[in-house]
Amino acid sequence: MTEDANEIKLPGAPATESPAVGEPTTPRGRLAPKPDQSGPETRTPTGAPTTAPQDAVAQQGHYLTTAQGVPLADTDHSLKAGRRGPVLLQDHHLREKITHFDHERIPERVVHARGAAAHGHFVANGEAEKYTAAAFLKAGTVTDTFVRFSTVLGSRGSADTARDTRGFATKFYTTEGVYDLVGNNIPVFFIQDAIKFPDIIHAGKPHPDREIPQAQSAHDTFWDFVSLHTEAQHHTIWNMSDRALPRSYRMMQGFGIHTFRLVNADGATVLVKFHWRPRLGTHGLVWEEAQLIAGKDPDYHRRDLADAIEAGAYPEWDFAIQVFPDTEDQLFAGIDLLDPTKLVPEELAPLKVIGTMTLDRNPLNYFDETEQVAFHPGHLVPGIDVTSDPLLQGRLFSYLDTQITRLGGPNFAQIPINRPHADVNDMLRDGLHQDAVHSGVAPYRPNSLDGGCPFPAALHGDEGAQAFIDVPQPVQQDVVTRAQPASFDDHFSQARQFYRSLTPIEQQHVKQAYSFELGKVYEQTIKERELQALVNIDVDLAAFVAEQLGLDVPAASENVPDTDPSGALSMITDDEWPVDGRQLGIVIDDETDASVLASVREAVDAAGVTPVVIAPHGGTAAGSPVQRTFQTAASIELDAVLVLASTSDPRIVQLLAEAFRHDKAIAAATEAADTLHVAAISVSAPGIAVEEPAEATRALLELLPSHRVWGRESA
Ligand code: HDD
Repeated sequence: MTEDANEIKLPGAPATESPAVGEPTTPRGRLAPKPDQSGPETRTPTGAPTTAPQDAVAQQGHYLTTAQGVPLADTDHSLKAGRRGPVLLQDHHLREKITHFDHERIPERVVHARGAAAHGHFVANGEAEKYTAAAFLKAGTVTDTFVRFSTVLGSRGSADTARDTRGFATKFYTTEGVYDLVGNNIPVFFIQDAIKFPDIIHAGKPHPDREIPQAQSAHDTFWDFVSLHTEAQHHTIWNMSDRALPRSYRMMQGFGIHTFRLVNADGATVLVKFHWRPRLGTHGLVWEEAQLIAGKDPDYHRRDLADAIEAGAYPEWDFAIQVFPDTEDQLFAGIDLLDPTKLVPEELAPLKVIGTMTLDRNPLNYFDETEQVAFHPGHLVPGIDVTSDPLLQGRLFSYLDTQITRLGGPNFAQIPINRPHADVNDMLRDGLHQDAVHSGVAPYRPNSLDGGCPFPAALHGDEGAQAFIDVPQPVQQDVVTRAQPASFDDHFSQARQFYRSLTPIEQQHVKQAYSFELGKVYEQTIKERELQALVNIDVDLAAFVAEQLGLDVPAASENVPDTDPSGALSMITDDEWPVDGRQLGIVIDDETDASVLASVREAVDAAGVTPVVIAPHGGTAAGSPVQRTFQTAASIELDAVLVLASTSDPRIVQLLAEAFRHDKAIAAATEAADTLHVAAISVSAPGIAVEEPAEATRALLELLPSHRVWGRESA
């Protein structure tokens, strides 16, 4: 082709002489639409047909088109005035493509920006029926759910394993509309009043001058805020425990935190706190491991959740409530139920399981679903109402407001992931990104033009839809004030109770966490002020941290009441847990007996654990596909390690040393025992087995259900 030719390309003709790029030649069919991709268009007041076809979603037909549906022959070259000439302004396809790209990003969430999500379903067992009119809590009812887990402080691209609280937000697509439970994995919050939320977040986010550190609490502004707010001490001590380093989203508890009010069909009310209890148990990482993961696999939790679901190891949580009488003072056992910095120990108010949730489907598209999902504590259904917890009351404003910026307007409920699985017949109209084509002429009530539609639902009717019940709760007669009740003033007793409910190993981790975090603070006064708070929680804790910081232990400044420890607050127990989705590394080389490796893999597979074969090179070794090489393997991916090869390769030595420090079970075949020796691992240490391969494998599979070899830390 000559350079000066005025080339006209016909559809189907090769666009250029460039070599083909090896694209698939058979166009694949459209992806099956998801059940929730039926548009609200059909839900117009009169049910009249609309102009938008139901399947006008995306990816129709076989050919590349513009956004207007015009077929294109070339999307790889700009339209130029000759091969070496400038690009022409008339290239509408170039402009459309780049303009769309320029606007692909939307503002990330101001908090909880980093997250991962999954679809699932919830099955109610009926235990809540007597307390609430909510249809989705009636026995046997199955409700679709979508859950987004998140960290709080980091940006969208930050590492999953930062020391931080985790979000646990659940959308229930009930037949009575969407119900959102927007909770965390820690049962209390930093502050008692929503008006302080911008302050705590400004303090926790990176410093405004250099925008560092990312996704960390170990810095001056965070500890400045915490040390100046004694009410934050309870949440903070949870953050200093391994609760802030979950092993997996699948192994995290969830809490609604606030007290909510349930109302049944007779109008009777109770107060409740909501809990999610993972069937896999609640487990943490250890701090050094979490830090290594942040560099080696920042997507650790996201990957773990998606991999487990893809492998069919569907995580499950029991949904439970603590029930309290709806008394005038809203106190239970002296604990103010409206104070979100307090929990009610399970020993005082046992958990009643009201159903189970299973997550069994990964999102198809991260942006469409995980990024655009919009949660709001004000998305309530008949039978569940809020209380006057001042933190919750502020949230009821914030979440709706933030979606308008984040999702670009007031119509975010029409985005497929946010659409209710119930009829929608609101009188909201127009606005940016309006997707529905509403029919009728009278979006107001009452009207005599659209047949009077839509009609109000009954408050306590047996017929028709059950309307949302605003519980006619008496309002306190008092003067307008900016003040808290005196019952909000105890800031230390539950922080102390938490610390004293932990095992000595967990307490040691808390001590080390405070020492690490405060050790990274520059301002002396901040460290001293936090030590003052710590000594009010526990003198031994304060003494350890003070010594690490090279400071004196101050005298206690508060007379803190002692409360009984609560065993339910500790994560280290004698219980054993399912091992679904756990990974067992098998270190081999080309000398490893193929039949030995095959039978080890079979035994590991049969236990529901994933074998990860680690060899000096990729491809196949000892008759088995290799998942990781000595170059790509990392201890952080493994819950236990089996060594079948005798090696002094420094990368394997490091992997074993880390696994040992992180309390992971390790076993070696007798002939590979020298590998442990090179890694300075004593064969008599707890959780170390040196035996024939079959016995060594069995030993590891017996240790895995305990999560870690805690005996190594107490030895
Ligand atoms: Fe919040 C997001 C949980 C207090 C304001 N919050 C957000 C998410 C979770 C929580 C899990 C992420 C939801 C998702 O995955 O999209 N927040 C909590 C809990 C709190 C809490 C358990 C206390 C008990 N939050 C809180 C207060 C305010 C906010 C007091 C404001 C006054 N939270 C927001 C927000 C976010 C949010 C700015 C950011 C993105 C979003 O809402 O959709 O509105």
